[in-house]
Amino acid sequence: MAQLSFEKKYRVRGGTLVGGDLFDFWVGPFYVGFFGVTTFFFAALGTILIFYGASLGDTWNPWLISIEPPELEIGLGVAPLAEGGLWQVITICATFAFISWALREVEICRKLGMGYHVPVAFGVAILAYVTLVIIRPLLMGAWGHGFPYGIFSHLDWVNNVGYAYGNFHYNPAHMVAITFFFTTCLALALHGSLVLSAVNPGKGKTIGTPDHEDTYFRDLIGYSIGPLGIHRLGLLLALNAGLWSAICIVISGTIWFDQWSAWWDWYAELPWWADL
Ligand code: 07D
Ligand code: 07D
Repeated sequence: MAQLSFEKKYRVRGGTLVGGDLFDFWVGPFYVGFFGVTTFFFAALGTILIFYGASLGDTWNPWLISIEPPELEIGLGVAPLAEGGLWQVITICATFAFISWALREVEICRKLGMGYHVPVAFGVAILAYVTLVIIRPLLMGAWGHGFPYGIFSHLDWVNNVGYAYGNFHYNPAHMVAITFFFTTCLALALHGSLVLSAVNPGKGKTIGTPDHEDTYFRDLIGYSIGPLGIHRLGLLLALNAGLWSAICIVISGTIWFDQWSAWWDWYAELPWWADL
């Protein structure tokens, strides 16, 4: 079915979670819905506040603009706007904007009768963000543990927090997360190249099918995960990358306070060689 007639057939009322028919319409290609309105509201307010915060600072250099979280002394209190309060309101706006976007994805799934895989996947990214700016600061007792909203300043935060635990590479959950990120990249490179190789065999030749793709990998490594399986694997790898990232940072400063390299002492302390 051509795309335009497909859209006509499926752009029908219903499937909304909130608002009934009120926002159940499209603007150009975009579905609006109640959560489209809330996404727009929170994203716009958050962006305006970032610009307002920038106007209070001393630079308009986009790399250097930074909205800082409150000082640690404020704890979990409400800070004055110019001293971290803006960061607090922007955090609320960003969180509501991301959650609204995910719920808009849910409404589109419901309209089309599809599974909720896309919003679930985005939910993991939201979880990682919320872990950094809400869950971990709450557990550590100060909003000041969140990261600042600036292109370079958030890199400084990652660097400083990393070194606060010695060499962050020794964090075992960080290792697992990185391994999932790298493996996701490997899987996508193999999948993308395999599909393109089948559908671009060269001028004048007949394009390959999923059977060609499967056979290619059976010839190469004796096994093909299959056309559906590769997408299951990809999603599993990618979601684990985000999930283990959230885990690696939430355990730093809440249940683990030392250098991360010291975590590995259990290995040297195993009873069969501890006394050697
Ligand atoms: C390609 C999809 C498109 C999205 C893009 C991001 C903004 C921010 C805001 C000026 C893959 C758009 C950016 C809307 C503008 C202001 C205030 C996604 C794609 C292009 N980071 N980070 C970047 C964010 C954190 C880290 C780039 C966001 C953590 C490192 C961009 C968040 C930690 C490096 C950016 C976030 C961390 C970056 C490219 C939220 C650990 C880089 C991002 C909401 C996760 C890289 C100068 C990208 C860079 C980079 C955005 C959180 C580490 C500015 C929105 C605190 C080490 N981060 N980041 O392509 O070049 O993502 O930085 O959590 O090296 Mg970051
Ligand atoms: C948080 C982004 C969420 C985004 C959302 C959407 C918009 C809209 C609109 C474009 C999680 C935003 C959307 C704004 C845009 C338009 C129109 C994603 C998030 C909701 N590290 N490290 C990680 C590596 C070192 C440290 C994660 C590698 C050093 C700290 C990942 C290396 C030290 C933290 C990772 C390396 C250190 C991390 C990041 C190598 C520093 C974290 C990915 C090769 C000296 C962070 C949850 C992530 C984390 C994190 C990888 C090195 C410190 C596993 C490969 C040794 C403090 N590092 N790291 O989380 O876990 O994405 O955050 O050296 O906090 Mg690390």
